[in-house]
Amino acid sequence: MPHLARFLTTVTLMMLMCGAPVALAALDCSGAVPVELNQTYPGDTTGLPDNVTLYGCSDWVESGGEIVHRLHLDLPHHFRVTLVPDFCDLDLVILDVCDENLGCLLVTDDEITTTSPLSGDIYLVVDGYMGAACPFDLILEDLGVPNQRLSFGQVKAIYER
Ligand SMILES: [Ca+2]
Ligand SMILES: [Ca+2]
Repeated sequence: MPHLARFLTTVTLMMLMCGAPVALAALDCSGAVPVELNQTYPGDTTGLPDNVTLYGCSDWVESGGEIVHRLHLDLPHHFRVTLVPDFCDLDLVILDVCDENLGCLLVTDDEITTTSPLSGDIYLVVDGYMGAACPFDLILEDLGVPNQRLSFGQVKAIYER
């Protein structure tokens, strides 16, 4: 049986390696701008490369260059992100994985407000609709942590301060 088990494991590994073709994401997060809530970040997509034109959760043609921002939240938060472009049609994309197909949560004209709290790494991409490119401000607002039941230990810690 150990031989059979080892054989089956090897076959499974080979199937995993050779079976499904791995689609590579075109979105480049290597130079992502680190951002935090309750801050405003100015940027400019003028002259930047267009790595992603279509996102998996939208049919808008985002053929302008894009800037990726990375927000990291240890705890689940509600938040709002507002994009204020300087006289051109930029759009805002939110993703939970750096992959324009697998990670795409929403593509919007200018604002995203969370409907359920998010944590971990969140990618906010400013992209240009139909080739648009211009300066912008990206505004992040913390809308708080969701109501949660506290454990006995947490309540005790609050009152013992
Ligand atoms: Ca683009
Ligand atoms: Ca727009």
